[in-house]
Amino acid sequence: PDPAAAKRAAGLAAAALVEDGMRLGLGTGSTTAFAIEAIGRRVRDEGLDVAGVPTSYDAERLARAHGVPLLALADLDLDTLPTAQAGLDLALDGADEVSPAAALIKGRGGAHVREKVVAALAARFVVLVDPSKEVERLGTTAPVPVEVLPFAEPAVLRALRGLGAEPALRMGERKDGPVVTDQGLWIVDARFPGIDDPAALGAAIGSVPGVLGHGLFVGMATDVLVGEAEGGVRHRV
Ligand code: DER
Repeated sequence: PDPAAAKRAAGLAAAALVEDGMRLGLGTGSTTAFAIEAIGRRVRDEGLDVAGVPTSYDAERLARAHGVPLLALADLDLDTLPTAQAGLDLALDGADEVSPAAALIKGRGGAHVREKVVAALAARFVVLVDPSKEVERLGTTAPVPVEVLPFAEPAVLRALRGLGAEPALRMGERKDGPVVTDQGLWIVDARFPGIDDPAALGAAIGSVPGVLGHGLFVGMATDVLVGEAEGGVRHRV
């Protein structure tokens, strides 16, 4: 079976959730790419009136390529918006792992810092995955990506070891030296032997000096769309 079929099914189902007038969060990665493409088709074919905040240069370029209008946070009038109203209506994004409680590991694509800003602004945060991302416990298959200030990298490695991780600086494959994020920083991938309390671990990682953000998203996802290879979708709320 086509390995992308499940991702495509999740992406198409996500695009169907988009309603006229919505302000969107546009996630990063190959699964959300299918949603962005489908939203672009709806803009073109139905005149869908939407715009989205991209979570990376990659998401921005993809949205432009498919005709999805873009927004910046400055366009959301967050300073005058009533506190009860969310800045974004719907954020769509992928994940590396999803736990039974819908806690996530994100950041394989290196975009988790902006992704968390955008997801936190959204009334609804829908996560798009294929079945390979569903785990019983976070940390089973994926490391926790941590975006770090290059100056602080040695100290952050030490702190992450102190938290029980085996951390490794993410090195480029088509670039010599470390991967550089959209923010100009580095990424440390922290592999943990299995994470029982992702909220507590996330708080501990986030408080390490020199850390800009990490890929543990706890209590943020409102829905999970699990695409199936046969084309169907399981909707976990
Ligand atoms: O980097 C990210 O946070 C992406 O959302 C990633 O977690 C999922 O990417 P994929 O849909 O290509 O697997």
